[in-house]
Amino acid sequence: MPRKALITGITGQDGSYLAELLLEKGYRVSGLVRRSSSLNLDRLVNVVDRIDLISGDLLDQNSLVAAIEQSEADEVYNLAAQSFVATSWRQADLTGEFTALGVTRLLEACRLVNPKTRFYQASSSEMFGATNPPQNESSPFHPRSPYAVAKVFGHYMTQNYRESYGMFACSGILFNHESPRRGLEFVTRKVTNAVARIKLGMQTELSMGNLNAQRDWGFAGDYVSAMWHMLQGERPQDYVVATGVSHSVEYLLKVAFAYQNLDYKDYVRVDPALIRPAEVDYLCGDASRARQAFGWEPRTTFEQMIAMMVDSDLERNRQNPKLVHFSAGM
Ligand code: NDP
Ligand code: GDR
Repeated sequence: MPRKALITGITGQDGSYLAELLLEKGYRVSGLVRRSSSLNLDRLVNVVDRIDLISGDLLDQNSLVAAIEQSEADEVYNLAAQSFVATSWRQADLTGEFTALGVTRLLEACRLVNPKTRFYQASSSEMFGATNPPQNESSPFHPRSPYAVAKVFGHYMTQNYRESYGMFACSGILFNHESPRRGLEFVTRKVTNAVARIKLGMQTELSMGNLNAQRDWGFAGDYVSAMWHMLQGERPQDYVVATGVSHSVEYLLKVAFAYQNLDYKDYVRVDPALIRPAEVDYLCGDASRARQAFGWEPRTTFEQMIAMMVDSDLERNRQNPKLVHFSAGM
């Protein structure tokens, strides 16, 4: 009998890579999708005919119970969230509903339907916020946005279900990870898409926020295997997943523009409206526990990843010159 997995957030960046990985491993994969007037399955083109899509929403408890029943999941990966930090200041209430209370609803659904379900929670390095690097599983949390506060809630709720009910529930504290499938509003993709459009003559400048922030950026395709490993362990634990190497947003600009023989200083302007109300200045993760427990290592360098993303954006913009671009800001 194949093992069965349910992925919430399957239409997102990580969901699509995780679905591919689990199918390769012989799983029967189900994915939760929320109702929309126009369902976007673009990231799932490689797998859509091999997965079961189940309608449901993190805001709706009954739909989550039904999804766990229908999928008969042995493993549940909770990747769904309002995941854009900037939006969380403008939609603080809704971010709490999805990103914090959504975790409780899904844990509760697992407990009611089958408490033996193994549960993965997508926790975030944003929880560390203002805590100095390097950050590991013992570092204190100091969240700096409504998104990060919501993730801290989800993180502790996952621990609480482990301690209260003995459930096999783990949090992966993942640092930023990117790919050609990254949403266009996140800084790496905003930059690689702009480089492609500037190169193709479709755009002349790029407005940016804080160029000094430093992030530990890895490749999403490398990170999903760590999620799977966490649920195969003998006992549930939380793990940091990170490369251990950080760069500034300014360095990201330098690398991405230079890849197309451009100088970012000729195109970039800083727009004060894109500076966040509270910033996370410096994240750099220590993934020793994941390395020791299941040998996890990043395989893609920052520069390789940025090149991959620029190439993909060049191709996409060439093929679809009329793509509409909307930015949620910050
Ligand atoms: P994305 O923003 O690409 O994907 C988010 C997913 O959540 C989408 O599939 C979206 O569906 C779904 N979703 C949002 N709200 C709901 C809802 N109410 N009910 C059901 N589904 C919903 O995120 P990523 O793939 O980048 O990240 C995956 C998870 O990991 C998120 O929880 C994120 O916060 C967390 N994380 C991400 C990191 C990163 O660097 N990428 C780092 C650390 C944590 P739809 O397509 O309908 O919008
Ligand atoms: P982050 O990612 O907030 O770290 O959250 P994002 O790419 O949005 O920002 C990274 C840093 O870049 C600075 N920045 C800008 N950011 C955006 N989006 N747009 C800009 O124009 C811009 N200019 C500068 C930001 O201020 C910030 O310091 C991501 C998300 O995937 C979360 O869901 C996840 O939990 C964390 O990573 C780990």
